[in-house]
Amino acid sequence: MKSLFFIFCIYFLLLTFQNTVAEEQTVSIPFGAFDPTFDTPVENWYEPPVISIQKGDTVSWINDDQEGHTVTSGEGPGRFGWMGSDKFGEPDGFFDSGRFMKGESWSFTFDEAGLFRYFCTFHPWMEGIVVVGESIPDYPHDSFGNKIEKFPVIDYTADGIIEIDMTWEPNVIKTNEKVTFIYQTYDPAANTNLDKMKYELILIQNGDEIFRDEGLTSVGGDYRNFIFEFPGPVEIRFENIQSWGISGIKSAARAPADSPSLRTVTFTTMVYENPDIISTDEIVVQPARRLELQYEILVAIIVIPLGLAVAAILHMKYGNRKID
Ligand SMILES: [Cu+2]
Repeated sequence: MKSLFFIFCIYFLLLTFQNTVAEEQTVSIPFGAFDPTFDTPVENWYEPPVISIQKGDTVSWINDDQEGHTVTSGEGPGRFGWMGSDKFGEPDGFFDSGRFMKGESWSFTFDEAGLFRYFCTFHPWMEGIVVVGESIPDYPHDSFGNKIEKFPVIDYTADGIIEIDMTWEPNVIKTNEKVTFIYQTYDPAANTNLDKMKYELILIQNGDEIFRDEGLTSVGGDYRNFIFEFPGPVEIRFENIQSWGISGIKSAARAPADSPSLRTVTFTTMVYENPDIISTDEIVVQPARRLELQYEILVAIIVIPLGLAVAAILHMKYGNRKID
């Protein structure tokens, strides 16, 4: 009995594992889809009407209606477009199920990324969309496709004076999901943290500057949170880097650069379409909260109560004696 249970567990583990590798998604053609006046609660003829998948995934359409339907790629005439005309949509030939009946299903595997519209050739009010995103690797890589073996990624300014150690979390970035860029700055000559390093952080995606913020490191580092709206390669670039240093650091890093281009450090990675979240209202930026601020909060919650406690103890110990 024990071994049977064991085999059962392995079986379920395998099932779970398979689900994470290749997904099969289903779209229902709900009862009543044949009737354009049928008043379904959501007025969807394919349910869900928009499905978001990854490259390589398979979608199965199940006919839960009482009549035959098709799943045909191309531009349908729209829910009201077909009325009063004989326009029945224009198939583009990418996929076509042909007619399949009540209780039957039809599947298609999408090996190309993109947005695919489809409709039913018999009932042109029936329309749906499949959004196919690039398959997401389970490892981080730069925008040239080179795997990032280890975090932090380390790079230097062209003049070799400043080192930036960069990490982002999560390591594989998806749209509509918060990513935190965490960076530490060093003076490689002195082998010390660079405190109070002034810089500008710029995010460039698909050739457009999508974010720019000035910063000043404290405690040798800083961070920014960001939510990407679109997929695509991204540059995380530091410009106009200048360290004022703290007493004790004697380095050329304290001086402004002769040429601003000498003080630029660029990291790159890829942002992927998030198949789990299609859109969110919270699109951009939660920046500029510094480690400094956290440090001050730490002071407020530890040092101040500690001071009060000491004062209270001293008061109890010595303050009462005066009454005696
Ligand atoms: Cu139909």
